Amino acid sequence: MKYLWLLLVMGQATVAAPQGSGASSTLLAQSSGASSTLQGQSSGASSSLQGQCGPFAVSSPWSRLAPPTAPVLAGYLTIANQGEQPLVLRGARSAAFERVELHSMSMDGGVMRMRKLEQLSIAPGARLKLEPGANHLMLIGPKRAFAAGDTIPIELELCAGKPALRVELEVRAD
Ligand SMILES: [Cu+2]
Repeated sequence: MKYLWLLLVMGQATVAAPQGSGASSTLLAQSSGASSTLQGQSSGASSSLQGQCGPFAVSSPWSRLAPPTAPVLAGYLTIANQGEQPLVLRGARSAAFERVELHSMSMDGGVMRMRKLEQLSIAPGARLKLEPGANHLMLIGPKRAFAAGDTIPIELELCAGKPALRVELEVRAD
């Protein structure tokens, strides 16, 4: 039953995918502003992350509104690697969920399949997009229900040996 629900969630997600090209131009426009939305971490974080990790910018963090009883939600965001070293997203967690996994999604003979990923690498100058119909954060076992306009706190493991990066996903109905 759980799996069926996952497919439904992902099915809805795919419908929204055609925004693709439009979305990337939005992200370009947002990238500089986006770092400032990472409360208190923008310039300070970038400078302290030099060397091993960074600089980078996280933009458009959101989650699709789901029924209150949904066993999983999906989280989306974009990470732009603005540095000269590869950046690796090693995992994520949230105080509001039992666990968070990195997932890929692909079509296999007309069936959508999700697969757990151990990590995702972002080449220098590249952008990792977690978006509907593609790689995403799987938010498993919500500890409360979320309404449109709520935010979901997430911590991303982006830099080995550094504190996790805090991001808030905005819950949206679209
Ligand atoms: Cu998933």
